[in-house]
Amino acid sequence: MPKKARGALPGAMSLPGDNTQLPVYRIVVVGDGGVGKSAMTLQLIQKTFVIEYDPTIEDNYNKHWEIDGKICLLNVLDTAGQEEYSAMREQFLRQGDGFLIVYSVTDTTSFERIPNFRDQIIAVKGKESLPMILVANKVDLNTRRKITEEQGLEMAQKLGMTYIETSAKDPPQNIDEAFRQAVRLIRRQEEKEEKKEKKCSIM
Ligand SMILES: Nc1nc2c(ncn2[C@@H]2O[C@H](COP(=O)(O)OP(=O)(O)O)[C@@H](O)[C@H]2O)c(=O)[nH]1
Ligand SMILES: [Mg+2]
Repeated sequence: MPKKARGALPGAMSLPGDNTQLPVYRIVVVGDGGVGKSAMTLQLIQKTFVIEYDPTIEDNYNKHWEIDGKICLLNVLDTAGQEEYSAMREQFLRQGDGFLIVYSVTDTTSFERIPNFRDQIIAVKGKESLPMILVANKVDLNTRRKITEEQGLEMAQKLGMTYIETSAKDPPQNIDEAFRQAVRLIRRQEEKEEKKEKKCSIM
């Protein structure tokens, strides 16, 4: 069960001595076991590559981050044990604003399971158009690579997702960028929904 991240409040957060309300974006990292979800999350938050991390640990982390000149509070949930159904899992998927769906380019099964994760998220959120990024991780392992960039791009296109190749190993490649792109998609979605709301209230 994910612990409650310190300082995470629903919707917005106040900084001590500062009454600015920061937008909070919740990003949920999903994918098969061993694809590097924890390594990516810890590389983003702690700037270190964790070689061995308990695969059963599910936890969330907060990070203040300036993206495109606007500060936000990012809340990242690193999931574990995705296989079994639970009401808890459904709840955190529902609370996610954006999703990184991760596979390892060295692991064909993890690639084949991508549509399952996407379908699960769509079912829980009850809509198709969601900020979701397809992440091809472990691209540093060139000689062990089984899934090509073309295959990744094809999957992304088929599922209507943004595609990015990453490595959580030092030196990291595109790790910050993957999360940044998720935030940009969330902001774009919010803008679209605000416009829709305005239109509705005029009518
Ligand atoms: N070479 C390489 N190894 C990685 C990368 N990301 C994760 N790993 C390793 O893959 C294993 C599983 O990673 P982990 O983050 O625990 O996977 P999770 O189960 O999805 O959270 C660990 O030994 C990591 O060190 C990567 O980008 N490159
Ligand atoms: Mg993990």
